[in-house]
Amino acid sequence: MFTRAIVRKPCEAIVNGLTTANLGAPDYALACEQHQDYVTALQECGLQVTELPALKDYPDSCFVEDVALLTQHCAILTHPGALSRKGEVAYITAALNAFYSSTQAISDKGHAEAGDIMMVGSHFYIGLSERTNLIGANEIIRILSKHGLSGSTVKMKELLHLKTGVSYLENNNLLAYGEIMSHPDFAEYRRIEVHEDEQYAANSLWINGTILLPKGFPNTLKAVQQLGYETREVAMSEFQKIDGGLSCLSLRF
Ligand code: CIR
Repeated sequence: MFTRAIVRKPCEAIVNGLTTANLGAPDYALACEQHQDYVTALQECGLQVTELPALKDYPDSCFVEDVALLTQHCAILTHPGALSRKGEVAYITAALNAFYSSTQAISDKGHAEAGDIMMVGSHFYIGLSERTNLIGANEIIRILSKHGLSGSTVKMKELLHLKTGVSYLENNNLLAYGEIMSHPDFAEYRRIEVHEDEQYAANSLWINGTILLPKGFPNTLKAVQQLGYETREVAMSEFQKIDGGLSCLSLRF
């Protein structure tokens, strides 16, 4: 169960966020509105949400998930592989000090963004991507193991971040897209396939029994509901334009 979440408000520079999506630039006002509804959805799931102020110099800074990995036992600061995002880490540190007695960091040689890290109980799958390298992943695994947690690396071919293509819905259920459907590392899970025309919905979020899904992906919504979950849709169009999914907008712990 999660009790808290940290989010950061979008900034006006969000129009310059990194993207491969080809969907145009986000509308700042609409992004703020959607972000506010996202916060409401987290609160509806019982979370106490800390809202950090916008960082005007960091277009992608609302995607707080990438700059830290939070567990029940430790907080690990990551080291983003994207140059324009490195400076975001310093700003999350102060916020974490309110909740953790200490934070740990990885070295300069290690790159990691926690959008590549999927928690399954006490195990953490770490996708190796253009943003997360083996040095960073191994350093994170070393820190996790000091706290009685485990981790393993996942080779990927196509995804921006591991969680762009897969979400753990608890109860052995994985919402999966593309290469994850046949990936040997996930053979032990029940994989619910997200089809190509709804691939953005592969990044959905389990919060205390409710699944948050991006709005507008009816087949994925139905598949999740058929598994017996409560669901809550959140409009995400402006974040989708810069490759940001539901999980990216918060740190949950
Ligand atoms: C980026 O490319 O870094 C942002 N535009 C999107 C980050 C998405 N984060 C995530 O998937 N965890």
